[in-house]
Amino acid sequence: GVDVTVLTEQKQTGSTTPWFPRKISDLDLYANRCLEMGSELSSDHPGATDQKYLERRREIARIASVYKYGEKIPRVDYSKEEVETWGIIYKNLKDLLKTHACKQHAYILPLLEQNCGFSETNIPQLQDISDFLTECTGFRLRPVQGLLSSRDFLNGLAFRVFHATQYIRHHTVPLYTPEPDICHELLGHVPLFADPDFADFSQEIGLASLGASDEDIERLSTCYWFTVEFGLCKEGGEIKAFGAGLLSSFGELEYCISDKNEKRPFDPFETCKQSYPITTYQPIYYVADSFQSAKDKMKQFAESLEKPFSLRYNPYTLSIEILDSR
Ligand code: NLE
Ligand code: FE2
Repeated sequence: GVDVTVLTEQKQTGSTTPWFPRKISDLDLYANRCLEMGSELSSDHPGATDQKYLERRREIARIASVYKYGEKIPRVDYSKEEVETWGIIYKNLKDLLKTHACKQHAYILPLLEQNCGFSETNIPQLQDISDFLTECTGFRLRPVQGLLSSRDFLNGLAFRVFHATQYIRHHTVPLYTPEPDICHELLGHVPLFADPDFADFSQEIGLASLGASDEDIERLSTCYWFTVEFGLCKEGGEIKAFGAGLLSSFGELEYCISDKNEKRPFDPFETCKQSYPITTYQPIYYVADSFQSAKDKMKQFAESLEKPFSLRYNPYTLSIEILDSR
C-alpha cells in the first residue's frame, strides 16, 4: 500500500499552484468574478438594446452578487412575459425530449414536476431544486450572475456545487441562445445532477480542476463542453442527448441526433484537444458508451494530469484534503 499523510495546514501544494477553494464557503469569494457581467450584454445580443430587459437582468444579478453559502437562495417573482417565454420552451421541448433525451433525463423530469414546481406555467425556484438535488446526490445550486471563468466554474463542481443563472433569455430567442439562462440550467443541467453516476462524473472533472495548470484547465473545460454541455450517449442501438446545451435548445436537440454533423467516440485524451464554436450548433459531437464509462475514462485522464500533490474530497466536512503521498 501507499502511505498517505493528511496535512492540515494550507501550505503544501507548492508555490506555483494556482489558488483554489478548500472548503465550500470559499466559493463565496468569487461571486463577483464574472467574465461578462449579466448587465453588460454584447452588442449582438438580442436584449442589448432592450432597456427593460437590461434592467431586469441587473436586478436578478444582484441576488447572486450578495449570496453567501448556507443562505436560502432568494426567490424571483417572474413576470407574466418571462413565464410565457419559459412556457414556450417547456411545451416545445417536452415533446422532443421524449424521443431525443437520455433515459436518466426522461426519468427525472416528471419527478421535478411532482416535487419542484416544474410546469409550463411556472418557472421553478433555485432553492426548491437545490433541496431536491441535495437529497438525490448531494448536489447544490448557487446563484451566479453570468459566466464565470472555466477555472472558477469547474472548481465549484469539486464540491458538488453547480452555479446556476437565474435570469431568462430574451423572449425573441426561445429556440437557441449561446448564453446560459434559467431554461438552460433547469431543463438541461438540473435533471442530470439528480443522477448518481452523472453527479460523480461531474465532480470528477471538478476535482481534477483544483490547482490545475492553465493548460489543463483548458483541456478539462473542453471535456466538460463535449460531455456535460453537448454530450451524446448510446442507449441500446440509439444515440441520445445528455448534454445540457442540447436538452435546453429545441433547435439544436433536433439537429444533434440527425446525420448533419460528425459523431466520434468520447475519449478524453482526444476530446480534450478539439476546438469548438460557442455561438452556433456544434459540427462535431462525442458519444459516450454510458455515464459509468465516461466517469472511468475521465478518472484515468485526471490521473494523467501533472500535479505536485493529490487531494480528496471529504463529504463530511465539505472540504478538500491535500494528500502528500510518498
Ligand atoms: N444553446 C443552449 C440553449 O439555447 O438553451 C444554451 C447553451 C449554454 C452553454
Ligand atoms: Fe451549461
